[in-house]
Amino acid sequence: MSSQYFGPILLLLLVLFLVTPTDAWREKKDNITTHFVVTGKLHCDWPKENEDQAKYVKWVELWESDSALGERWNDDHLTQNLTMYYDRYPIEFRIEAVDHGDGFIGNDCYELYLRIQHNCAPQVNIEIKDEEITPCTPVRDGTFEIYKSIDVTRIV
Ligand SMILES: [Ca+2]
Ligand SMILES: [Ca+2]
Repeated sequence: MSSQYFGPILLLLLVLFLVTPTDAWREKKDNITTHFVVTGKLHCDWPKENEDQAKYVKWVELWESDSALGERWNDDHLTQNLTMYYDRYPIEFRIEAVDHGDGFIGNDCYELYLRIQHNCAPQVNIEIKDEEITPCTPVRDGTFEIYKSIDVTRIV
């Protein structure tokens, strides 16, 4: 082989190497559709002094962990719809979400957790609480209904 082809061939091999895992990952993502319906109650022990504190939870998000414990850089914020029930006490929520497999470096488990923005604290502070809800929900087609009751009270 003449040396003038060496560069382009090396480049082609590099491109193949980079593209193949991504395609494999995409195919895996497309093969599975898992629905999650997560409902729950969000308790708060602090008395409410104003309207802001009466709605002590602003939002809830369902996430799927792909990072080491305590880190979030690679986690998936799932496609989802949130409904908050502010007319109930404690406040209730409902999330309908979907995921398509655990990703390229998966372990056949969805590690689900909730992110909750609230101000259930002595002063009106914005807090974000991460709460694991399932250590391993199997990666498969279907719908999982999960209930979780969470106390968001921040002790000073
Ligand atoms: Ca995961
Ligand atoms: Ca994932």
